[in-house]
Amino acid sequence: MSAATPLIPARQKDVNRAKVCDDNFIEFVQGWQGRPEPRPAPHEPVLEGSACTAADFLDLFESQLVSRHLDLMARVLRVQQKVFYTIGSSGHEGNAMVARLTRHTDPAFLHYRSGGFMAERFRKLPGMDPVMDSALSFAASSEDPISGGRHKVWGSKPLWVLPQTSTIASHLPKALGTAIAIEQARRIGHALPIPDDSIAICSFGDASSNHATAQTAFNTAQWTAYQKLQAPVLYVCEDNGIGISVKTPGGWIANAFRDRHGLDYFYADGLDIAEGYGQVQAAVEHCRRSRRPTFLHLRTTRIMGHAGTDFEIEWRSFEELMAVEASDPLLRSAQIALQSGLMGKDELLARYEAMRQRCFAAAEEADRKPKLTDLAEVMRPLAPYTPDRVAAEAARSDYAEKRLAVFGSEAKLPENQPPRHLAIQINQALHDLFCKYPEALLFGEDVAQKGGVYTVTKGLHKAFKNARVFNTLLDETMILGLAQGYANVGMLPMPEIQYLAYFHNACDQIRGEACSLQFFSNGQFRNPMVMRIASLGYQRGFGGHFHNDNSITALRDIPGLVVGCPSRGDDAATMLRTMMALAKVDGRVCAFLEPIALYMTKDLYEAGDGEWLTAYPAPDQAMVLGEERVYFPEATDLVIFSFGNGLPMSLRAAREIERAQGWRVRVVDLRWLQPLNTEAIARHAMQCARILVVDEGRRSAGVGEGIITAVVEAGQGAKPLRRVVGEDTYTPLAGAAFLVIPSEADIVAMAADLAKDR
Ligand SMILES: Cc1ncc(C[n+]2csc(CCOP(=O)(O)OP(=O)(O)O)c2C)c(N)n1
Ligand SMILES: [Mg+2]
Repeated sequence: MSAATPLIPARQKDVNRAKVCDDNFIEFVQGWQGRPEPRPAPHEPVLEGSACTAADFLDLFESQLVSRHLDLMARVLRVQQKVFYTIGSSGHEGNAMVARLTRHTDPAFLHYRSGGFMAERFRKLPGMDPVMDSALSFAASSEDPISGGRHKVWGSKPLWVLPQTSTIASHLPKALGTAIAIEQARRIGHALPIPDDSIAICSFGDASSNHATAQTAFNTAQWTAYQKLQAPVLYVCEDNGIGISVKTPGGWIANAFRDRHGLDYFYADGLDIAEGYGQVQAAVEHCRRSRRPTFLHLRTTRIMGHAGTDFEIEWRSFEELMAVEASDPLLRSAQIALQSGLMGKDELLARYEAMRQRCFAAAEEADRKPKLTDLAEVMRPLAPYTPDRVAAEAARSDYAEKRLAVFGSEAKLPENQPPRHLAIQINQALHDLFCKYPEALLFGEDVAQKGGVYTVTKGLHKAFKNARVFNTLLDETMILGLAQGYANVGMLPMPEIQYLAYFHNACDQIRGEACSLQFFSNGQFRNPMVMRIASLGYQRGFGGHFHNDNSITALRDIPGLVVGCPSRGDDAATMLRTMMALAKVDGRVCAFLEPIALYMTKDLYEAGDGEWLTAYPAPDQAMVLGEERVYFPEATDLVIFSFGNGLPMSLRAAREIERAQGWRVRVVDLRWLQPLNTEAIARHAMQCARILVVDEGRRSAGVGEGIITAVVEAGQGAKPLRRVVGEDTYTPLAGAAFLVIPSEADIVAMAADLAKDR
């Protein structure tokens, strides 16, 4: 059934299309000439042949009105500075059907045009008010129940709607991850916080479906289904035929998705509840029953422009605009209400106006509510840290029996073994953490049977089996999307990124998504994880840039992310324990950078000295977030701040410097690169006469800049001060690699330069 044709009044060239749509609705109802059919009973089809009952329809229509009047209200109150967001849901209100046909415990990752969905989902729990909650979000009030005034987002903790960012398509991987996690929980014996037959719902626009991040999620969904693994995700493509001002070619979505193996395609008319309800129902039931990735192509339209700032009359013809406005699903719903005899014209208009009043009243009330006025309050949920609980959790070692079973015997426990190198100690620590956390999962490229390209994860797959240690497909975006999905249902994911260079193409999954969840949900949702990344240079010229990447900057400026980089095996073990505790206790997202070149390093000063081997720390030992390791703390002539590969180089250079300059040299391994321990940097800088920073990362925006800033801000900038840093370039292959990264000789030479300062 097609939507009704609205009246086309003389005001057709009105600049204010929101008002035009509003007037269209009223005039359509007033001008309706049809004859009502006998009023259906609540359980009867709203119109003959419809899967939607009269009772369904009445609720859905009300949800549509909630959504529409929130949009109209936002357009009016924006100019009064009472509302700060005008991207609306008008034309998409049919998505309320998806909410009605799913459960409030089905995790939902929503498109920004989900006003109808939200209003309908609010019905699922008693005592909730979609209008007031939304109004508080529109007004950016600190009482906004989902984000606490940090963003206008669709979200609700009790309704399992996780708030999404404005980055289109970025939520598709984690929605799939959540669906996979729902199924995997059973295999690892993890108790889900939602029913076992839940599905993950993820909506997005037609233009967004072309995005690489969307395509990787579809591909992975298909790959998963192809392997006969279950992934009950319901992808809802809300096809309004346009993305801001760029039209999607007619038929493109159907053409692109109808015949994809492993992604089961359904179509529904989102402009017509009587028609679309049964179609949506078929898709939802298929997804829940078959546990297969399902693609619901939902026809929508976009009226009132992309946002309040989008004056479509400036770039679209009136004829086209009016044709779009004629497809308004609310006109069709009004027609159904009148035709079915469920409402007369007066009652319908009275409901319409009553909803307008309710939305305006809520918005005015929301405007009087408090806003965020305090920086500490803005940042409170971003990076929670409860040191005592984290320390207790990191040192918790109540899993002795499991350890014995995994390592074989008391004698074989790693702490009873001779000192070993970094790769081995990381490996042992991972085994321990897998004993400690039955909900921990490790996954990435080549991590399972092979144990990773550097065999750091060797043996884990054998010990903990497929359900907990597994290879993913070759896609970093999806690896990190999966991690968020597992975390969303309470697991502790440890995704591995094979090389730092390959983190960058998936960076948004951490920058835009994982690290923002606690912030935009006011701490109500969390996706804890410890991401391990093989990192940094010094691989004797082998591998070139992409295996020697040293851009730590890309990680360090991600709000809330914890970044650590151990330089020796014992530190790696205790840092990993602390990161897992940070994830478990405070929901933190952590990046653990493993210096590839130090994986196998055994010696420090001379071949065979074994000085870079370390004893394995017993499981009750951990590290405090930010805590530095100090070599030669009594030395005060020079302090060298470093980390990673810079550490053993600095220790060797320190001997040379002592010889050449006669200085006693203190070497500080910062270990934690974000947040930087500025207090420790200040303390050592104050205690020492000269300061040298050895930073293998890049000159611009690298860790070194942060260290120098901390020194200067501590009032120590007048002391002799230098940096030895990597250059702002890609790392070349072979011997040329050593031209761009710091060397021991550079450190010694820079110390000589320092000696020139008085
Ligand atoms: C990654 C990314 N690129 C660009 C944008 C800017 N942007 C916001 S919405 C949009 C169009 C989206 O169109 P569609 O997916 O069809 O959704 P619709 O707005 O039509 O519902 C664009 C380009 C963005 N938010 N995210
Ligand atoms: Mg669109």
